[in-house]
Amino acid sequence: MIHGITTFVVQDTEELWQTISARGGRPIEVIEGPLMDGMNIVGDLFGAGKMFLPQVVKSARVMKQAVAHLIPHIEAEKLAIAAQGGDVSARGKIVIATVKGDVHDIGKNIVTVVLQCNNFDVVNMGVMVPCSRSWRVPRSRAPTSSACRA
Ligand code: B12
Repeated sequence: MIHGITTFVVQDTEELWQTISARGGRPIEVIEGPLMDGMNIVGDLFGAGKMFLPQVVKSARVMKQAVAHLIPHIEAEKLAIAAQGGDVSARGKIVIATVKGDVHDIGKNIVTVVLQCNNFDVVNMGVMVPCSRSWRVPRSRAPTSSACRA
């Protein structure tokens, strides 16, 4: 995945998932393992001035495409838990946002998917959300918790 080319993002992600699945692993492990490893390398190279913004933007697109491919697998996992009689009742509502001045949303969107798969009702308010808005809107939608990426 780290040395892959963008044409094969979906195939490479699926291959990783098949490998992890074969040893009884979960789809989220593809994100937390190889995808995060790749992003950390991008972050380190960028931090060291060896990679530039256009390449980081491209890496972000790869991450989003890979995560999008994994979402049906994550949702299927939740359905399988329900089918086995697991508890899938709502655990509460969480409002989540990336604060004003920040556009990083990949991690927040992953957190959203993971919370949804763990039976939380999530209101994802997007990026660049000013404090005034992030607290005003949630109250009207009666959340049990709120979380921000800063
Ligand atoms: C991709 C990326 C971008 C993309 C973002 C695309 C997008 N749509 O998100 C683009 C190119 C737009 C970008 C822009 C910039 N970036 Co940037 N970026 C990254 C990079 C390489 C990866 C981030 C990422 O998505 N990681 C993968 C996700 C899955 O990991 P994560 O974000 O850590 O999320 C996990 C946890 O943190 C947690 N989590 C995340 N959010 C939330 C929210 C809640 C509520 C909870 C509970 C948990 C949680 O759960 C996630 C899953 O485990 C990081 C380097 C790095 N290693 O992180 C730099 C990095 C974050 N960027 C950085 C910088 C400096 C910038 C710019 C200022 C660069 C510039 N000069 O313009 C701009 C900022 C623009 C702005 N106004 O926000 C710095 C930040 C330094 C700092 N500490 O402040 C970093 C660390 C790079 C570096 N080493 O310098 N960036």
